[in-house]
Amino acid sequence: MSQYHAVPVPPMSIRFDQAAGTLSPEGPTLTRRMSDLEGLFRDHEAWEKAVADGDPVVYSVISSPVPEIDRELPQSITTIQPGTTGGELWMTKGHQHPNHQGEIYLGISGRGGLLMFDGTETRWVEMTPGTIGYMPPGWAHRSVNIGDEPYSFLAVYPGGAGHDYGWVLEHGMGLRALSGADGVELVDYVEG
Ligand code: PAN
Ligand code: ZN
Repeated sequence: MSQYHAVPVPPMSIRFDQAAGTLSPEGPTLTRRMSDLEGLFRDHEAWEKAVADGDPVVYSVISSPVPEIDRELPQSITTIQPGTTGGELWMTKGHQHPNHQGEIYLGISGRGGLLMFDGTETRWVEMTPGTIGYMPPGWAHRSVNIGDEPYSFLAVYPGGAGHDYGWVLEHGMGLRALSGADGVELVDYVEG
């Protein structure tokens, strides 16, 4: 018997209903509106206007019941709505894992981009259904919807990794993803 058998969830299967956007059994759900993304878009005035004009939901994160604690392997499904603010494609806040550990994403539906930054170098991985994106330890990551439909992906990450959002506000993400003639145009990072 595993030495960890007593903590805190049993072996299980978790069902994702894409049409309903639910996991069952389910854990916490997070909704990120435009007002939650302060300081992240390049065009601060466009961001303020979007907040004033209805403060839309930019993305949501539904979690499985596996908790964010050491040795556990939590999962979540993020759905980013399509849209732009000041020409910048809608995106997640982005974060660094303070207890550096790797993470994987699996594209489920729609088209996205996975932007990674280690403080010096940047990487951009296009995500379509079936793509596995790998983030090595020490690479901050942000997801971007580059299509016309909602972009959904599964994330699987070590429960003890932690989430540092201040890191991105301090260091940026190396590049920004703007809406361009051929879809996405990556430009140098300029402070928001
Ligand atoms: C993901 C992200 C999720 C939302 O589950 O947390 O996509 O992005 P932000 O956390 O940057 O708002 C993940 O990378 N977990 O580690
Ligand atoms: Zn992460």
